[in-house]
Amino acid sequence: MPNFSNQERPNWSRRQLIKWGLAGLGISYAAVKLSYFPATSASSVKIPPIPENIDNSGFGYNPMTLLREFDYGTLKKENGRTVREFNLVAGNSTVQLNRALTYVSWNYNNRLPGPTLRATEGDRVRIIFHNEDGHSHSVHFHGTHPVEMDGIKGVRRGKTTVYEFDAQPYGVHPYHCHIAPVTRHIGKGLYGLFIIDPKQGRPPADEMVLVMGAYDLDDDGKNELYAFNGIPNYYRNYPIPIYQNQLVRLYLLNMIEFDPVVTFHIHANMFQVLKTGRTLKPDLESDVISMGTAERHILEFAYPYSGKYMFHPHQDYIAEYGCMGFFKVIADKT
Ligand SMILES: [Cu+2]
Repeated sequence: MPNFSNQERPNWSRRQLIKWGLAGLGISYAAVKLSYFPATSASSVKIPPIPENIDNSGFGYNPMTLLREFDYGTLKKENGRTVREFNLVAGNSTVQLNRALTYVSWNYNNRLPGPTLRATEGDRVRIIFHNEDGHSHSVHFHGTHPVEMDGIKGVRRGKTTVYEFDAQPYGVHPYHCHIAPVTRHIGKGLYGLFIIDPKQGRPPADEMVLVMGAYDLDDDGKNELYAFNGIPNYYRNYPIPIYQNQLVRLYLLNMIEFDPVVTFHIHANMFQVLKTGRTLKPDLESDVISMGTAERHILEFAYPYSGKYMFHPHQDYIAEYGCMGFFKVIADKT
């Protein structure tokens, strides 16, 4: 079984962080971090309790806990190297997209997105992929790997294949089925995130994953519904609790087919953007960012005031058709 515990993660002290920030990141990032975000030690990152009265029946998974779930795989030592072994199963499940509409999703491990796989740069990763769905599927990873591991060959129902490669480069990479028509296979839900942490880690934060997806319900090449993490309007109905003044690190992926570009916007605050997760210091600051299909970034922010704040693409029809959520900022715990 995948192990969701946080294995082999660096345990940052505030002193280490400041030293690292000044020595490793340059003055500008240190200044940004120290002025925008309170310094936080790993042990002091607090995750707000899961709100009560959430009804997840009809989804087959829990989008509120999935937000902060990271699959570090089963850790093995082979010939002196760290190997992380992951299990992905393609299948189909029925999800209730709104009160009137149920939908047969194709997905990995009965959830949308699939498990957020996580490794450290240089680890060997082994993904054991089994297909239980009636259609052929695959897992194609972004990142760098040999052609044999590129996941463009279909795996038939009942069959298993193994993808194995070195985790590189560090950053945020999508994975998805690559069987034609790919728009349909992705649109129905066969996608997820693969996070490769830099060896030195990143500063402690409340980390979470949002994947923007869309549903072409009538196969006309246009999307009728949109969602964060699979369920339209889920985080509008159930705002994501975060703590005031605590750094949030958001791993954000756009897997919306048919709409070439979408944006992502947060209300009443600015975020730092670490493009493709390929940097250790922010590339820019904004409150809206444009993303093509399969583009992904790390966004970092902390809310200085408590309250309920919207986040959504700034193409407002996409927001109004399901890609809408709130952060519920809980007053400072100190
Ligand atoms: Cu597929």
